[in-house]
Amino acid sequence: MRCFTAIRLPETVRELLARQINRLRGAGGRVSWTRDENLHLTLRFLGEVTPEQLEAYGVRLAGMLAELPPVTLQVAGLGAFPNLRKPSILWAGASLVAGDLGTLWQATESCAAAVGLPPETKAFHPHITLGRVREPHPPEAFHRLLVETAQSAPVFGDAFTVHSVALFRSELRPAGPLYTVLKEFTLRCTIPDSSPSSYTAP
Ligand code: 3AM
Repeated sequence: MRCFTAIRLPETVRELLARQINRLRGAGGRVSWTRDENLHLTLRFLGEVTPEQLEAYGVRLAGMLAELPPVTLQVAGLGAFPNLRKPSILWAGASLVAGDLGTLWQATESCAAAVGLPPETKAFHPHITLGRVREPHPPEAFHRLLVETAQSAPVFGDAFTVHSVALFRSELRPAGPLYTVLKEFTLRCTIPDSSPSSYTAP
């Protein structure tokens, strides 16, 4: 089964990203745009895993994530890998407002290694893939719109706190990938301090 671990986005953020995608569609080119419901922030692509690996990965990750505090993110800015002149992946950025996203990534990485998956060789650049460029045509118009939109550095919704991480199944279909949430791992529960500020013991 082909799987990956990712952070789900609030619906409001996905709606704003979908609007941005519609704007970018105007640039032409042959791009596989991410469907609204598929927008997410990948922490770790696992690739093909056996049911045993998946089970062991899930058990380990649940334990590790339960110890890690939530993170607060804001989706902001646009960019492209490898760069805007030669875009292959178009993305929206994720900036950290509070917490530590790197620790979440490390947890997914160490659990993947523990179940025998090959290590991730690429550095972790938190992003939300908006589209995959198949053919940037017409290159000039496409490039101009990308640069203009990236420079306006829009913010996609308010900052939001991530309380869980999801394990997805990815099925590649001719109409585009189908993602299904298999499990959701809750991060450490932070109970707001609701004790009265001036409490006198009887
Ligand atoms: O959300 P993004 O685009 O960062 O690119 C794929 C997507 O990440 C990535 O896993 C996520 C869910 O499909 N992915 C797919 N195939 C991959 C591969 N062979 C891959 N990442 C690394 N190696």
